[in-house]
Amino acid sequence: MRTLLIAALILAAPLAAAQAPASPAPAAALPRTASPPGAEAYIISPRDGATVTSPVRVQFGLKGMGVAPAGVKFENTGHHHLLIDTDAPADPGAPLPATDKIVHFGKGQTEASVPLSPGKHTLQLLLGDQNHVPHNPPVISGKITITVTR
Ligand SMILES: [Cu+2]
Repeated sequence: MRTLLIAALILAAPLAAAQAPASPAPAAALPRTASPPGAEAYIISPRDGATVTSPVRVQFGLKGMGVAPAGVKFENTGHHHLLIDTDAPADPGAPLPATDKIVHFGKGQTEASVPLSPGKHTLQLLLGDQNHVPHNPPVISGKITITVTR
């Protein structure tokens, strides 16, 4: 009995540690969270058009809302997602997947050090609620283009 319980805990641990759902629940099961009027996400740095070196320090800006870790339900909050060389997913009602182009900051981070290959890259911020679903309306920054020299 004891062995079984320990085995179950070991199996469950990696799931609990994950920042994003490995297999998101159906979108219909997750109501979208309203964002307050005037809420705005923006990239503080780097500036649009900047030439930088990797890893790139990206600072996340947010007006009219607060940052909370994923899984925490608190009004007018969310956590940042960095879209790298990609557009926001077409379905705004579904949890954002975790990929190398959609990076979750589920601990409530407000900046990141992002390794990028040399060349041009686009960056955009998209806030998600406690279930990684974009708010309604979405709180999304303008998309910036940067050049990484090395
Ligand atoms: Cu997320």
